[in-house]
Amino acid sequence: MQRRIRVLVGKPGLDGHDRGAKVVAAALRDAGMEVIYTGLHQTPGQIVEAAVQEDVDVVALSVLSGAHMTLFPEIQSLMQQQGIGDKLLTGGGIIPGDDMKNLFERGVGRLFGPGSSTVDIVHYIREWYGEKFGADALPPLPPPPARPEPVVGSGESPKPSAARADRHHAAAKKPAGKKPAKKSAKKAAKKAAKRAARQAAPKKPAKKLATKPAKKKAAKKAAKRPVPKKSAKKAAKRPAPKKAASKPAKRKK
Ligand code: B12
Repeated sequence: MQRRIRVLVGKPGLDGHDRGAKVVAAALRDAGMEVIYTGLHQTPGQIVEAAVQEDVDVVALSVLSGAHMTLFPEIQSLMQQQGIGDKLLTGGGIIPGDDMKNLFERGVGRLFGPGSSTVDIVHYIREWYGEKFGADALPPLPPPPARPEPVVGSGESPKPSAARADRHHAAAKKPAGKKPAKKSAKKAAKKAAKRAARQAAPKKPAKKLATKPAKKKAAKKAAKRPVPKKSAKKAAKRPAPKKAASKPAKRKK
């Protein structure tokens, strides 16, 4: 008879790294398994107790504290004492390869280190279950969860649209910040034509030369202009400058 695989994800000890445990728990749930997560800071006794109460098939531990060589054997021993030694004990975290090998030789299942694929973890648990209960007992994998399109603006519900997706992909193909090659080639040709036309045309005299004669003309005009009457009368009233002042003073004998 087919039924969902039941997994207890445990976080033993003072280890506060729960990201990996949550990532794995979510992946197992998405693969159709029933997942119970203990939360942080559980003792080995609490974890095994929960496994018995929840009647799980798999006890899966996440250990990043470095205490795996103590925690795995302790939980394994408690499982045997509680009559659930036939269940799968697996897990992952920061566990050196040699320690993984050592624990495996002691009867612990496969362990997964950083960067492990959740697909591999799902596959491993399903494989173990299939071997234990037979391939017929293995429930089919559910389709991967659909990813809704990001919501644009408030109150708008995500709508999957083929046209939108195509536009998105077309935009992704363009190199960021660069314009299409066709347009830039046209622009370059126009610029070159303008430059050639400028070079071919006769050169106009420089602006400076054009302004100089105009200044001279203005000066000549000013010289020819008659002096206004008022200023002429004033000039006549003004006393003439003393000529003697300009002569050198007579030396005293
Ligand atoms: C993020 C991080 C933190 C975060 C944790 C945030 C959180 N809520 O998880 C914070 C900043 C809080 C933190 C604190 C500390 N950290 Co830290 N931290 C890391 C770091 C950089 C990444 C861990 C992570 O989240 N990875 C992403 C997840 C998705 O990957 P993962 O956990 O490895 O899980 C994968 C596998 O391991 C496996 N897996 C894990 N769990 C399970 C469970 C099951 C059932 C299965 C099947 C598989 C599985 O599958 C997962 C998917 O691939 C690692 C370094 C590293 N590169 O791993 C150090 C690291 C784990 N931290 C370390 C240390 C020392 C600490 C501190 C003690 C530092 C300090 N002196 O304060 C504290 C301890 C805090 C505490 N209370 O425990 C050390 C541990 C050394 C050791 N064990 O030998 C590491 C390795 C860094 C290092 N190189 O020294 N840390």
